[in-house]
Amino acid sequence: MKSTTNPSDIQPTGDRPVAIKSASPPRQRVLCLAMAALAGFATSAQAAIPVGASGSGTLTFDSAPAATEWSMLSVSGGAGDVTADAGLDSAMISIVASGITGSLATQAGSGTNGSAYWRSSDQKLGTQPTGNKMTLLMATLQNTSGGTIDGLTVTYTLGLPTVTPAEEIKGHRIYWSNTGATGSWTAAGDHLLAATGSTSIAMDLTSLAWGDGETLYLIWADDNGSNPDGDYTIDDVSFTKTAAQAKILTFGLPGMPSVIAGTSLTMYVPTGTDVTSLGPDFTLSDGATCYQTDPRLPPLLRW
Ligand SMILES: [Ca+2]
Ligand SMILES: [Ca+2]
Repeated sequence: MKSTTNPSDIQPTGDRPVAIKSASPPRQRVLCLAMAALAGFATSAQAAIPVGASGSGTLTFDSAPAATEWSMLSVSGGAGDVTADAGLDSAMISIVASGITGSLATQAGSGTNGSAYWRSSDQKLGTQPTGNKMTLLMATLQNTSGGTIDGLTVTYTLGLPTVTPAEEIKGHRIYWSNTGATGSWTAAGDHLLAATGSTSIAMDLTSLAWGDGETLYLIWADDNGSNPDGDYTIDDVSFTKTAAQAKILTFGLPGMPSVIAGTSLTMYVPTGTDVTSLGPDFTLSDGATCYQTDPRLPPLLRW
């Protein structure tokens, strides 16, 4: 066994044999190493894109993003392996977020690349797959809002700077997952651009049950379809808690609740009831306000 000796551990001993202490690291040093490891863990856990009560703000990619926020994976395969949504959905089943760790490549602008890349000339993110089955661009988000987020509105600008694509899926198919585990990815639709230019995208992710402090993963998947593949860009990305939908949760008279189905509300009262003197009880969802005082309505519907 090889042992190492710190010079300070060698004692001047005259005629006596030199005393050498254990080669094990001093306990204090072990403690420091443990603290450093913990500090590193805390740093990486907080390095996802924070989504607070007012959202993430607009991400403009003025510089290449950290891989803890935006990362990529080039999925092995070849052009034409995947040319339809069903193929992408199938390929996504075996994907795990912890395997999508690659830093984005950097290149000036458009050009095929197995990696998703940051475009230094116009400060956008780009995908234009080659030499693989598909390129995955992943955003790692952390809920820092202080409460559960059930709906997330995602907005961004999708661009197609130079190439008129001939491939089948002309853009990205988006997936999300709370866990990043295999088989956990929910497709959130395709966002496409068939002609050069740009378009604004807005989509709502629903039923997330995204707890405070927890992670959420979003993937922009670009298949390596039939040539040429589009030089797609995304920019000015924002993630915002979706405004609560205003709803009447309950409505009725004492002992006589109404039936609420969609936008329809039905209530029965005994024949001959003088409705002019009755006042309804109701409960509203977050985001709903009661202000109905239109005098043209019957008294029952005014309050
Ligand atoms: Ca930009
Ligand atoms: Ca493609």
